[in-house]
Amino acid sequence: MIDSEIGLVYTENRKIFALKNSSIEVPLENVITADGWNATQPLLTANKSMPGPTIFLYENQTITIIVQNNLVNEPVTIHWHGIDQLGWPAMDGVAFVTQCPILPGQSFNYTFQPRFSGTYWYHSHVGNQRDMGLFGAFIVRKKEDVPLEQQHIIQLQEWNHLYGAITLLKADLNGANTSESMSILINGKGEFGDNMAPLETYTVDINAKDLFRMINVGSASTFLFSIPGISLIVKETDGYPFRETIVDEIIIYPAERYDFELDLRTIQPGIYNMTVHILEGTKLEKGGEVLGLAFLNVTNLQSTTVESSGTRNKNTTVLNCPFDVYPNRPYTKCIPVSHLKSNEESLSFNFDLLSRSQESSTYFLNFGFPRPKGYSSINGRRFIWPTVSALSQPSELDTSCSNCDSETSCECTHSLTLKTGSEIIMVLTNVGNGSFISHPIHMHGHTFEVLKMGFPTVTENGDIIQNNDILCSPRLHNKESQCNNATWRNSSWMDYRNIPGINLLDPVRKDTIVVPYGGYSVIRIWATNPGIWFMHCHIDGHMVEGMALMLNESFENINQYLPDGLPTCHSFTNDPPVPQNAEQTSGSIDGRNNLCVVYAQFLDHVRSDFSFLSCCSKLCICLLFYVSLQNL
Ligand SMILES: [Cu+2]
Repeated sequence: MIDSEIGLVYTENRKIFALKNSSIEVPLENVITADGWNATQPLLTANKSMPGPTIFLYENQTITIIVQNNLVNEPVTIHWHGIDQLGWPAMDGVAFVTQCPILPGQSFNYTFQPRFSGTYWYHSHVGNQRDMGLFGAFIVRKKEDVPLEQQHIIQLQEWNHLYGAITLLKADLNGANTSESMSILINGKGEFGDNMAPLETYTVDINAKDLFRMINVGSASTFLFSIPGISLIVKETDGYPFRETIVDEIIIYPAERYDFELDLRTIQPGIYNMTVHILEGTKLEKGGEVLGLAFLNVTNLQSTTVESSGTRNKNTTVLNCPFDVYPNRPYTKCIPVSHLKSNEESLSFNFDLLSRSQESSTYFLNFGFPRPKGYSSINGRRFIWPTVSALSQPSELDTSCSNCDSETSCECTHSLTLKTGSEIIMVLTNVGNGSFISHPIHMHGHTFEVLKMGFPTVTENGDIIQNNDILCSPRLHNKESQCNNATWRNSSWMDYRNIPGINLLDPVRKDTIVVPYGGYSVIRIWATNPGIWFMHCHIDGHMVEGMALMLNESFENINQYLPDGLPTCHSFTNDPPVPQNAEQTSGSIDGRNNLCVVYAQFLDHVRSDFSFLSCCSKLCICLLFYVSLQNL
């Protein structure tokens, strides 16, 4: 760890001190401590901090954020996660999907108007830059909101000592395993072993109703969050309110958000632990020794008497299980998100830019690593990124996936064309021979209704048996099939109103949902937001490998929503144009037969040799955000 002015620092007793003079305590704001590991590491950050600065604005405000790329060699884009960008399709920030990457020295003006209050976040959408530190919270407030001093942000991430801007690239190159979580950070702070590194402390008054906004900003891990002894009154997920639900623990997948208050009615003032565990495998077992820790200081400024309720119920209620029975955890009650009910406020929201039609389509999308190739893919299609900006250069795209079929994997720029105004039902499945782990699936450009989740069966021994509602293949058993062309086993369910247990009355809304191992999630949107919207697993490694596709939505209506002068970008192939009406025959009409073409592939290791060696005067590599608010 290093302070730009004081130099190297070390951690002791939750504080940091200058290495050259141990009597100098260094302010925490000046140093990114991560888990206090005794090494100095360049990170990729916004405004020199990890997490980056929290951006606050009010709903329906127009915000302009200038992202200035001050890196020397790396392109960036910034995605505003959870903002549906209704009518702002060019502001979604996905490299080669909604824009050209912002090259070193360039800037990009992101201007858009978030309509709904809630907890959102921003992060790089180039490769795995997010894991190198490039993310932060994005909070859209209501006009009559909880005062800011009573709002607290909890950003959870796993940490590996290779998660630096240089080390992670080298690890990628060498195929090193970076999936091991060495520690867990809360707002960028954690500890490694027992090194007593600084941790986050939240202070609340026992008589106030403080709001906690929790975000999983991590790379891949599923976290179990709790404050032992204190129940959580959960009110919102992914920016959308639902009927309050009181739980003891929350499972949070990458990119999800949960907003909650604390149930302090029976609590004594004092210091409580906030604990975060990593959940591993299909049964979500607590992993290893690694523990995320922060402190909750409950004060009682009014000194009123707190009544104790006496003994606590020994049952534990857990929100967001990917099954309805928790394997090997007796006395545990699971509440999957499909059991949450929207409240009246979120049912009144309008999500349409275009009018709805009577048409309806159903898509089955299977997420996994189908054998024999084992690609991260959707319906066996490993996503290949376009080399042009899909939104501004649609005619230059090749989205053909013709080499794929129901049992054959392929690599292509997978896209789904959604008919303007139509109702879209998606059955997101996680079955077949490539199903190994639950996937948190994120859709850009929309929030979706969660109509139903189908779970695997958990036996008394704690074994998990895959759900049988999905038919992967007319010939093969589900476990033998790639499941690229699934359907309902009961064909009458193709009319979704016939699906048992489907909630069309008050479904909860989300933008990121777990597709349970051995199960499925049924979601619904209307194709009323013209754009090209990315949809992908939010486990960074899976996305980078190709578990992604593009939703090509109402494209005939796109032009009026694109700003003038949106940049274009493409490869230069130096292929001369073929003259019209001039049939090419054998011979060398253009002399090309005499050309020797040498293909050189520039691989990641070339990049890692040259990148990241200079930027700001500080050690971190920085982007500059200039944030301005208009139209309050
Ligand atoms: Cu995944």
